[in-house]
Amino acid sequence: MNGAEVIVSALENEGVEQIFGIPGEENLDVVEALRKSSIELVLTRHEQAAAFMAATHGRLTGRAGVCLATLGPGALNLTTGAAYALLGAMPMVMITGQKGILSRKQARFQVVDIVSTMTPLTKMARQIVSPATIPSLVREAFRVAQQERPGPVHLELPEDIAHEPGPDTAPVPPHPIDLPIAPRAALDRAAQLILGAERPLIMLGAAASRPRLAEALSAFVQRVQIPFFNTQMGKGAVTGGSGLYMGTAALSERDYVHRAIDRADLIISIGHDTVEKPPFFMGPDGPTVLHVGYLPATVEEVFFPQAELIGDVGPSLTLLADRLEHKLPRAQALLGLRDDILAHIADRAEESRYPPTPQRIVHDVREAVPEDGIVCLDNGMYKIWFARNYRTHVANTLLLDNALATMGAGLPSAIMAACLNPGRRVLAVCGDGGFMMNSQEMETAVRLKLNLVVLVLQDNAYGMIRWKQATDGFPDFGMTFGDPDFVVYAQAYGAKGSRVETAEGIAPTLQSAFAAGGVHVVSTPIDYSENKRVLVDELRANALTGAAGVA
Ligand SMILES: Cc1ncc(C[n+]2csc(CCOP(=O)(O)OP(=O)(O)O)c2C)c(N)n1
Ligand SMILES: [Mg+2]
Repeated sequence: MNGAEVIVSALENEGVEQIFGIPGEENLDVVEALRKSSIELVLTRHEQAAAFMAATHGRLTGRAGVCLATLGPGALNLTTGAAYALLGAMPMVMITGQKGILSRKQARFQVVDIVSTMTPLTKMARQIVSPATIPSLVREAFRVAQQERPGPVHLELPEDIAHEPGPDTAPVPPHPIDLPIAPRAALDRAAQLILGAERPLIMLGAAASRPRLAEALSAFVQRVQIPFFNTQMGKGAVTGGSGLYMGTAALSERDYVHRAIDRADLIISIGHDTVEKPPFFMGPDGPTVLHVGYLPATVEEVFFPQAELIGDVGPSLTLLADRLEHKLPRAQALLGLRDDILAHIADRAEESRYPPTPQRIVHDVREAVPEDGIVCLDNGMYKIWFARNYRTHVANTLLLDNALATMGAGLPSAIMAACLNPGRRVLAVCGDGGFMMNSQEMETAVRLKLNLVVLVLQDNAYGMIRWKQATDGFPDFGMTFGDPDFVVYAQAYGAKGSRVETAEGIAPTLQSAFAAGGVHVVSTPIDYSENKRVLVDELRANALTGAAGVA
């Protein structure tokens, strides 16, 4: 076996079924080994998209997704995806080529120090220097990528090591690992804190969305009956439990959900990761925060929990619920605020104005997407609206990135979600800016024969920055652009395209796009004047009245 065959058999050993990427000549031995393997090589049209797809595989399954690129330019195109997986805690293994390291027949042509480039963007970055070390390195790469806190790992396989015959070493078999559960003393202490709380509130953060946690977390919320809110990336962590949902902290303060947050005396923060924009600011007079996590909380200026429950979150929460169930007469002290908060959020969601408002679009997307359908957002102004207004009922059904918050990941992440869930409806929601950053992957989606709808929101602008520019008092300058005709653009890829012509047309257009199957782009204009009316003026007024109402 040569180095390439050893690495491919080690990947098979890890259960890898697909590898996403773009090979270069330095990867040709790997490509040949893949041809003879059980693994499918999925070509993308840009390495960045391959990394977004592999990271999303890790995010949705807990098993590292794998991407492949050549040396230099190809590897450099993976860097944004590496940062996306690192900040977003998504397990991923990146494999890149390199010129030979035993001799230098091409001098320094295309040679960039990728291991150094990847070091600050990964949990581990290594060059492979001999076929004999590959089985253990690959096992180590998957272990590191998948263990808490998950993230990306980089392996560089130089072309001569890939080509070199090595000993027929067997892969290292993975084994199940059970993480330690929070110790009894810590569980008792956490239970005491919660039993003594007057107005408890649960917050679900990014790590609450780990796929293996969904069941235990949902059961915990149901058993203790304490109302919850979530961060943007904690959205959709709980299946069911909608009767206890108080809202999403898409902004750090002043939003309606902060009426509950500001009144809580204890926040049970499950899986908060401070890579996210703060869901609220801790201060000297704020509530007590109990951090429940796989790892201790990171201490920040705005987040410094006073108590912690550390250990495998699912089983630890089960033991915590055993101590709390039926013993919390004040569990729902804050629930009375719920109707008012949600009514404000739902305000004007059915307006017929055209171009439609963000609220109307979110409302109608919810109508067209079944409870288990998956919505994948790119980054733009609408992310705040979806985070605030979109209701989730099933875990991991709204994928958004509030960590690197990069544009361009919406379509690739939806492609991955569609690959993994062929029986479910998958919708990418992108701005006209973010969509164009990786729209070439329409070809990949069509080639893979996916069922996928892409909703493109047109304001002919980098709307979010334009909004920030206006709210910061700058003149309107430099943020607008022209768009292609998205219907014709979709057709050029062999996909289908439709345009929303009235506010009433949003839901039916999406419905028929889903019903038609295949890849379908739906474009709609969007009226962003609501950004200022609601997110600035209305919330400023709410902050005043809300503050006045605090006892
Ligand atoms: C790769 C990248 N470049 C720039 C930014 C900064 N940025 C954040 S949102 C945004 C505008 C997004 O425009 P669009 O996709 O059209 O969405 P809109 O806000 O207009 O709805 C920009 C430029 C970013 N987050 N990521
Ligand atoms: Mg835009």
